[in-house]
Amino acid sequence: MIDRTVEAVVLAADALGPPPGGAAALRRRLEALVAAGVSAAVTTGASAAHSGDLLRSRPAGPGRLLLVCRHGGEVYELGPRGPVRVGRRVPSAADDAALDRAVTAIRARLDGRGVVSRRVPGQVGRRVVGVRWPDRARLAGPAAATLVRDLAAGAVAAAGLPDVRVSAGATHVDVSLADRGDAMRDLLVRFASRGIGPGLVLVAGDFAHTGDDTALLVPELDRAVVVSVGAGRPGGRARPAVRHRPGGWATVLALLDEQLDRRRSARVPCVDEDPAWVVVETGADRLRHRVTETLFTLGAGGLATRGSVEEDGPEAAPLTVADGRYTARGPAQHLLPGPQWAALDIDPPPAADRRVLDLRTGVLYRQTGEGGPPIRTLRLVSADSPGLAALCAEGPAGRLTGGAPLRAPAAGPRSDGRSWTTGDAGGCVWGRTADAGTGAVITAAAVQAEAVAGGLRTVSRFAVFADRDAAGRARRAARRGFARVLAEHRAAWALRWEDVDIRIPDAPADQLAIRFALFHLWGTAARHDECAVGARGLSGTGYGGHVFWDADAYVLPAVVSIDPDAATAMVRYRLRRLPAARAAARAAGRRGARFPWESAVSGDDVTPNAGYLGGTRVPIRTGELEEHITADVAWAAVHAATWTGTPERLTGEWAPLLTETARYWASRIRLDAGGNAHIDRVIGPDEYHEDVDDNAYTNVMARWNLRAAADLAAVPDDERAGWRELAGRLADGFDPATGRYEQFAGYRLLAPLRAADVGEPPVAADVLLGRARVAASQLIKQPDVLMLHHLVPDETATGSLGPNLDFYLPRTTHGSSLSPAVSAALLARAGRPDEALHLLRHAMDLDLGDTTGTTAGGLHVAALGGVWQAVVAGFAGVRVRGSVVHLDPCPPAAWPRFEVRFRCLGRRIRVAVDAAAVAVHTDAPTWLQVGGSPPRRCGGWTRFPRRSRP
Ligand code: IFM
Repeated sequence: MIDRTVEAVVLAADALGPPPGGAAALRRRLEALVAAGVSAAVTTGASAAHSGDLLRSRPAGPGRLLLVCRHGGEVYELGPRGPVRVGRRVPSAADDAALDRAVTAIRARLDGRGVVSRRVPGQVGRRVVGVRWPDRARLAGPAAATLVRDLAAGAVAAAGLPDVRVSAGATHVDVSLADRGDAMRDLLVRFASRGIGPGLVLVAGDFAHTGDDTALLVPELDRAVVVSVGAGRPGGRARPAVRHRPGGWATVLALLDEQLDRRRSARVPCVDEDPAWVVVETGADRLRHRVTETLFTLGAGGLATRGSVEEDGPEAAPLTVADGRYTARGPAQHLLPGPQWAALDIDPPPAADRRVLDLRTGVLYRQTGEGGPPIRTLRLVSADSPGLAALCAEGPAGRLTGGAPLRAPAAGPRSDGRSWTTGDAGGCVWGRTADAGTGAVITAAAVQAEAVAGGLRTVSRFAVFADRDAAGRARRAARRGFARVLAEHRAAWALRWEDVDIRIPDAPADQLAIRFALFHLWGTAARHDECAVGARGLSGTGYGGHVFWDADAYVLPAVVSIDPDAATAMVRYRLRRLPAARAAARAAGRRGARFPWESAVSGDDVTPNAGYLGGTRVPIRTGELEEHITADVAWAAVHAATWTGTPERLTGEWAPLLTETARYWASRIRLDAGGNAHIDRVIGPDEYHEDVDDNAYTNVMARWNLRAAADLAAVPDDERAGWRELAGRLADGFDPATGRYEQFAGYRLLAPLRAADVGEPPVAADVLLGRARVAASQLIKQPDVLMLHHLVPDETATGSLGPNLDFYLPRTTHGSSLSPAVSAALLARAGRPDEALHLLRHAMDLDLGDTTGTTAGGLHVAALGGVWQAVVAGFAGVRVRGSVVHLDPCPPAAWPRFEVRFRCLGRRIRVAVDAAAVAVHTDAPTWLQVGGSPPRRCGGWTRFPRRSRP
C-alpha cells in the first residue's frame, strides 16, 4: 500500500464517520502497533465521551495511543489502565472575548451576503456559526464551503484577530483559538518527544474536501505519508502531497495491517531524512569509507562500533571497542578490539550506496544503489539498554545472508596475550576477545533470525556486550523484537535532545555540525561509573585510545553540560589512577601525584618516545615534559563539581585530586636566589616549543592548583600557607606594559613569524618548515597563553584577553585539532563573534570534511568538545560561579536567533537569543545573572533585554 515502515499513525476520524461494525478491529490493530513501538493518534471533533468504542482500547507501550478530541481541545492517552487526559486547552477570558468578537464579525459578513447565519453554542474554546443558504441548491459542494470559509476568514482578519482560527463547511463555520492544524502540530511535537520526525508519520483520513479534516494537513507534514481513503479525489494542495487510496475504513485497516506485516516480517525500518538531523554519504567512492566509518560510529554506554560497511572488503576497518578495555603493554597499549557484530555476507558486494546517520534517533541506515533490488540495513547501539547492539537487513535472498553473527575482530595490531574464542549456547552465539596481560575481556552474545519470502531475505540480529548474562539479554532482546528495541532506543535519544540541543534557524549547516558534535560526545563519554575518554574517543585506533588532557580540558567541560554523570565518571577515571600518579611523582623524586601525559589502563605513562612527522622518525618528549596535565586534572575536578553544583565533592571524595597535585607542584617548583619561583624544562600546550622554562600556561595553572588546594583542602596550616606563598612567587611572564603574557622565558626573542607567512591556517607548520625552524620561531601550534583565559580567567590579569588574542592568534597555526574551537570561544567572549564563527567552522569541518586527513583514525573528540564549549561558553557566554549561572550572549551576525539547551547545577536550562532579548528558561528556580544585570532567582521563562556590548 505505501511500501514503507512508519513509526507514527494519525487517523482523522471525522470525515470518515464511525467504523462500520464498531471499532474492535481498529482497536486490535492499534494495540498491536503500540506494542511494537508505534505512536498512534485518532483525531475527532467529538468529545471523549462521544468517541465510542475506541475508548475501550488498553494498549501497552512502548508506543502510545492518543485520542485527540474536540479538534485538539483535549488529548487523552489510552493506556493499560484506561484513558488519561494529557493535554487540554483552557481558554482565558480574553480568549473567550476574542471568539465572541469573531462570531459577531463573521455573522455580520455572512448576513451581509444574504447568507442566513445563526450562532450555535460551541464547546470550551470553540464557537460554531450555523449557515443557511436562501437558495438550497448552493448548500452542497466545495464551492459553497470555500465561499463560507473565505467570507469568515476575511471577517476575522478585518476584525484584527490573528489568533482566531476558522474552518468551514457549506453549512457551518467553526471558530476556535486553535484549529485542527494546531492539533496536528501538537501531535508532531508529541511524536518528536519519542524521536519520531514527520517523515515517519502516516496520516490517513478523507481529505477530499477543503475544510474539516483537510485542515490537519499542515506544511510540517511535508515528508509524511498522507493517504486519503475517501471516495472523492483529494484537492490539489501542493504540500503535503496526498495519495488517493479509496476504500474508507477498510483501507485504513489495510494500511495498519501493512505496518503490522512489515514488523512481523522484520522489514528494515525507515529513517526520516530531515536535513536538520541527518548526515548523508552517497556515491561510489569506497576510499571515503575509512572516513565515513569514523563519522558514522555509533556509541552508547561505553560500547562503540565504527560505521563500517557490513561486507568484508579492503576499504573497511570495522572496529568495536569498549571504554577502558585495553590490550598490550606500555606505549603500545591500545583499545582491545571486541567481537564484530555488524558484518553480513553480501555477494557481490555493493558498488554504490547511500548511508544516512540520523543524529536524532542514533541509527545508521544504508541502502545500496547500483540498480536492481536494493539491500537495506539499519543498525543501532542502544541508548536505552547498555551493551545492546542491533542490526536488521533485507535484500535479494541470493545475494544477502546473515552469516556468522559474531566474528573475530579484523586483523590489527596484535599483542601476544590477545585471544579470540567463540561458541554456541542454545540458539545463541557467543564470542570473546581477551588479553591475558591486561586482563581485559570483551564478551558478546548474539541471536540472529533469518527469513526468506518472495525472494527477499530479512536478517535481524541482537548482540549484547556484557560480562554477565549476555546470552540471556540477547535472547530477551530478540523476543522483544527489533521494532520495540528501536522504539526504546529512539525515545532515549529524544530525551537527550529535549534537554540539550542547539537551534539556529538561519544557519542550518552550523546547527547540523554542532548536533554532530553533541551526538558523538554522547557516544564517547557514555559511562557513568568510570569513563576513560581517549583522544579519538571510541571511534578509531588513533592514539590507541590513550587519555590526554583533551579529556580534562576539552571534553569534560562540554560533557558536564550534556551528561553530568558522565563528567563525574571522567573525574573518577583520574581519581582511581591516583596510586599510579603518586608512584610517578615518587619515581621523579617529588611529592604528591603527577598525572601521565598519556594514560590507559593503570594510569602509568604510556606515551611513546618516538613517532613519525611527515614520514620522518622523531623523538616524542611530551611524556617526559608536558606536565601541565597534572593541573588540568585538578582543574577538571573543580569544574565538574562547580557545574554539577556539588562543591562538597572537592572536600570529600575528590579532595586528593587537589591536595596531591598541589603537593606535586610544591615539590616541582624551583626557588631562585631572589626567592622567585620557577618551573623549568617543560612543554606547554604549544608543542612546537619543547624543553622551555616558565611556560606561562604551566606556571599559572600550577599557581591556580596551589591556590585552589589552599582554599579547599584539609591540610596543616603551614602546608596551606606554603602553597599560597609559592603560588604568589611563581613567575607568569606577564608584562603590565603590553598586557601580554610571554609564552615562556625567551619566547619574545624568537623569529617573529606569523601563521600567514606559512600558509592559510590551519597549517602543519612543523611538517612544512621542519621542527627546528618552527621551534626557533614564534609560530605556535595551538592556544597556550590563551588557554589560561579560557580555563582560569580569574587567574589572568584584568583586561588581558584582548591584547593576548591580538598577539597570539596571528601566530597560531591551528596545527592541532584542539586549536580552532577554543580560539573561537575566546573570540566570542572578547566580543568578536564573526571571527569566532569563522574559526568555529574550521573546527566543525575538521572531521566532517576530514580537513586534516586523519579522521580515518577516529574522531577528534577534543575538537568536538571545543565546538560545544564555543557555543555555550563563547556565543551564549555561560559561566557558573557558585550557585549563579552567568550569561552574556554574543552571537555572530549569521545567527540572528539561536537557542541553546544545556544542563548545569542540576537544572535544565534553555537560552533563546535574538536581537532584542535573551530569554532564559529554567526547570527549577535558579540564580541567573544576564549581561550586567544583578543576579535574580528565576524559574520558567524570564526575558532579559539584550545589552549592547562595549
Ligand atoms: O593532547 C593533544 C595535544 O594538545 C596536541 N597533540 C595531540 C594531542 C592529542 O589530541
